[in-house]
Amino acid sequence: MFSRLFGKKERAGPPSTGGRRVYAIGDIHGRHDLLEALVREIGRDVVETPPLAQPLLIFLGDYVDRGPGSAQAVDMILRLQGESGFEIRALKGNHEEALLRFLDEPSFGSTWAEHGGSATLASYGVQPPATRTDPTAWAEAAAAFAAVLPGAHLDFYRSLDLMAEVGDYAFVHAGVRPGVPLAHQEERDLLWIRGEFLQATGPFGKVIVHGHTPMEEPQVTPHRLGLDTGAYATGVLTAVRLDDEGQRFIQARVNRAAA
Ligand SMILES: [Mn+2]
Repeated sequence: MFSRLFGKKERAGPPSTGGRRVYAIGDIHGRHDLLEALVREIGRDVVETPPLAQPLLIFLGDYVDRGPGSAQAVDMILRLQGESGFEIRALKGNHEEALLRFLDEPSFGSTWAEHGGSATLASYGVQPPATRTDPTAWAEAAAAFAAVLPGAHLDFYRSLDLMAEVGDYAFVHAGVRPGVPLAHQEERDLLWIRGEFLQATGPFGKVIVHGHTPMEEPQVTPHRLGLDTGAYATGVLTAVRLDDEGQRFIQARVNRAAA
């Protein structure tokens, strides 16, 4: 009779966060306006349903590029690290990788600009080169960028994590390579992978919470949650609230026309 009670443990109900309340936020891409609205929504949620312990706020990367407020979005995250009641974890996206590469290798600027890097420079008050392929102009832009980039921002970009694990969940920017244990995943896959991960059904070792590939709606399968709703283009920034009760999406949105 006891074997029925204490027999093989099946996971009943939703995946566990080990008792923590977790909020994870998808790709911001310079939309500090949406980040501000979303953090307000999350703050409201915490007040309405207070967690037992300090909640965890996890950012999935791609803070910069495309939208107009890259520097402002990073300022906001740094402020949250100092002042809020949240424990903050910030992950690295492929766009932060590009920003760091540009600082080391100014000629990479022409490639970075094709992926929205000029908007990041402008958000720091640096005029992007008029011609994308002029190496001298990019060297000057990189020097100007290095001169104005606050030390706290450089430290932030350099100290971003590749993965965060909480209970049954693992948080990454892009995804994981199927068939490879989480502990052996490579940075390139964590920051860049798309098709091989998105087409795989899983399991992946843990439930993967990720951004990187924009979709109209948040993606939910038993083995992954995709939070990138293309905030830059759509005006919709998505977070998910996770705890041992379940999963709930929280979104901030503005009219497309106002974006
Ligand atoms: Mn990305």
